Amino acid sequence: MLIRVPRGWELKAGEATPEGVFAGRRKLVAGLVAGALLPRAAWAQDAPPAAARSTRYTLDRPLTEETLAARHNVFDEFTGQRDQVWKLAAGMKTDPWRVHVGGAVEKALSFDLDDLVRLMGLEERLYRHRCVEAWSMAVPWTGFPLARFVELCRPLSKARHLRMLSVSDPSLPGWYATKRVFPYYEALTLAEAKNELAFLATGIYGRPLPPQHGAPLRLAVPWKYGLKSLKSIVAFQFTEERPGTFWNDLSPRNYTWESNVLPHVPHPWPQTHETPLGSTERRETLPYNGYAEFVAHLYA
Ligand SMILES: Nc1nc2c(c(=O)[nH]1)N[C@H]1C(S)=C(S)[C@@H](COP(=O)(O)O)O[C@H]1N2
Ligand SMILES: [Mo]
Repeated sequence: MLIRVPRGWELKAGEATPEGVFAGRRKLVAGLVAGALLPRAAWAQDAPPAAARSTRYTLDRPLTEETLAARHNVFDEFTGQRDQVWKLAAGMKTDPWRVHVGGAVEKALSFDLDDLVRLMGLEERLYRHRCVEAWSMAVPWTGFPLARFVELCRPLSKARHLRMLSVSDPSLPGWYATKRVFPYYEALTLAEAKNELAFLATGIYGRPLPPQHGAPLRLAVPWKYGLKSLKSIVAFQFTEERPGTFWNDLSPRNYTWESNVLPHVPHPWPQTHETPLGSTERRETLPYNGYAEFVAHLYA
């Protein structure tokens, strides 16, 4: 299927999504097909989910300009050059996309992402994002709470962690370019995964995620360094034992398992300040990236 989605930089940048903008994929066509085959009630149910903006999550700064966010990316499976990811990732095939669930669950499951989005519904949230490289951005994600997805997965009572896997495709140009062994993997405790802030994003700036941002499904855990928010997720595995995570396994000295944004905890390079993309500002980084009220209790 080929529906051309305009790239962010082809459109006027700056403004975030007006409320209610439709942000699904293939919904129009899926709806047409369903409408042809199903009775009217089913057709109505298949209407694209609207993504209203949540007012609960507020920013202390302007949104990053869309084009800037879309041209400075970390997605090492493509390249380590931040400003080249968008070009190399442009042709990534993300539709159809299946998401697999296994491990300590009542029953292993797999979903077509479009079906999953219909089940979950969509909302928009304005979140900050802080990379351990000390740049930051503030963006509107479209998606659904990870907690809602966890509930759908029916983890067993013994489950304590959620492990997640990124796309596995050795043909991606950066796959064998370094010593790193892909696929990229991450994990949260189940309590973190159920925290209201943990979010699975399918869109940004009111449109489906472009590949460089981790299409078609990526995590957003804004109280943690950006490296926890893995991209292009294909699998979720519930575990009892704490699973490894990509950067903590590679370099435990530089990256803790939790990787919470804690600016005053000594770190091999300073984390007390950040520079928002598109500015030259040296801005103070806040504990838990400004989300302490939501998450500090998890670590008390
Ligand atoms: N699969 C995968 N996910 C990833 C990464 C990566 O290299 N591969 N980089 C992480 C890092 S370090 C950051 S800061 C964010 C960047 O997200 P963005 O490019 O959408 O801003 O993605 C995270 N998710
Ligand atoms: Mo990062």
